Amino acid sequence: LSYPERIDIRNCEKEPIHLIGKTQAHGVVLAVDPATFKITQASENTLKFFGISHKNILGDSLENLIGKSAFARITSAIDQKTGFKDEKLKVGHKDFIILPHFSEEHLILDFEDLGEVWEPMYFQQQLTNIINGLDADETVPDLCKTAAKLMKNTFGYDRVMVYRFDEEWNGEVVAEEKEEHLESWLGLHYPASDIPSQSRDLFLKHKVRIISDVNYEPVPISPELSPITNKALDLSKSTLRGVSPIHIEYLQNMEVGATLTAAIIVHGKLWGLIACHHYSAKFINYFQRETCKFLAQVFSNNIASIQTGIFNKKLNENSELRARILTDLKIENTLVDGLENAEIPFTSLIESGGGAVVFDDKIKLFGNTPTEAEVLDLSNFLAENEEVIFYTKNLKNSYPVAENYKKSASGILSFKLGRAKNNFIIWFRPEVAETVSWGGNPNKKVSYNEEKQRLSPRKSFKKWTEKLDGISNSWQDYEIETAKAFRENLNQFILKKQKEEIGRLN
Ligand code: BLA
Repeated sequence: LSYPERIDIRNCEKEPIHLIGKTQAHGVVLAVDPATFKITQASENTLKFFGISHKNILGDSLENLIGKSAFARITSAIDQKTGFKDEKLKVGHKDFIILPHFSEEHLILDFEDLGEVWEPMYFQQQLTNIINGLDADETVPDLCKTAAKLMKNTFGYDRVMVYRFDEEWNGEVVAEEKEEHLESWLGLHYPASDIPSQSRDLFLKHKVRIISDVNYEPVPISPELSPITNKALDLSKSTLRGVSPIHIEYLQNMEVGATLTAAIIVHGKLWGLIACHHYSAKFINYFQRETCKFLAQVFSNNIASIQTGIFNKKLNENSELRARILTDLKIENTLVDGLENAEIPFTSLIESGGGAVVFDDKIKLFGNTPTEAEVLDLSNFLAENEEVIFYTKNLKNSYPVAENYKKSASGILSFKLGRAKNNFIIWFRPEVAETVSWGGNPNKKVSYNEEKQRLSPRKSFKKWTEKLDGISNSWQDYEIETAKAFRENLNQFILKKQKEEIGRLN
């Protein structure tokens, strides 16, 4: 792509980071043909780790390199489809752990320094410590604090952050444990483009990753293209996959020397990351990373269980309220009159400033709302929408006229009623005056770097504050569920009335 297209921020998402063709420097990657067990590709650092140049390894058999017994265990795992176990072994004089996996038509083996192997007793104590620590908390913020503390104590990174994604994949540091001399980043926000979608997808699949030395020299894989597929090797699952040069530059701009990142996955979705920074190079071995994976898993499960608890409690409370509103809806009333005369206004079902019923060309407003004419126009806009339920915390974004009444309706939650196109229940939420602090100006997230002839991430991560305008509080999942249930209820009421009417006509 030529220059103007290249700085388009959307290109970030297209960088094929799994086909990077390079590895990190803290281990060796070999690709093997599973039909012959001959080594087809190798990272160009085998001399340093094995004492054999990569040129002398290519074409050789895996068995020669790792010995009969390790080879037999790997091949029998393939034959019996049991899944691989990690393999501890010596090559030359060094202790390694081998992490095998399949990638397309290759068997890939990651060789890493074995590092310190803990006594099983110590390992178990550590896991117990993690479970007990995380099980003690009853709210998500407390849980995040504990997780950050446990991570810091267990792995010793200089800064540990719990980073939470919002609906648009921007993120916020919601908990932090750090060395005292470091400036705090707690509460800072970062734009979605800092962690593009392909990177988030890899975390969803592989969960934990280290960058052991931000200032490393990337190690090429040789030959560049696989002799089996004629393509670059897919390194998605390799623990040694090289790092996007843009992300490296980003970390260098932050003056970070090493990272450990773990996925927080709640109900199958990436909820956030545990992001750890060290200000010099730092490697943690496979067993430590497994502990980290365990910690992130327990943390994730506990978030899910707290959230499910809140969801159920809110839904129960709301279902009682709904039942009371429905008993007030009398068949001799129109829907609009019925909702108007109900002892409990429907707007109290969902936290809001006001609401509207638009039904059969009648409009009834409740509480703090735009004018009748404005609501009528809004309902015409909503009628164009395919979705039955529509909600936003930033209405003016999709419907610019809403700028005029952001004090009452910065956000709306609405649903279509019955079969007609133009019947709605709407809840309104006012603007919340909010200032967001960003880690660096998010509008300057990239610049063209003349020297490197490509885009570069922003240089400054200094706090940059922005006043938000025309944005309401977010609609919660239990509120959307409540709206869906209320819609069912009202549709049944409408149906019953229609039947009644048909009965009378006959
Ligand atoms: C990756 N960016 C990441 C990752 C994090 C961040 C956590 C995954 C890290 C990892 O694999 O170890 C961002 N890190 C943060 C943020 C904080 C932090 C927000 O500590 C806040 C405290 N990055 C950019 C821009 C682009 C970009 C402009 O800023 C693209 C033009 C790309 N980020 C980018 C890419 C990756 C990444 C491509 C994946 C790196 C890889 O796995 O090779």
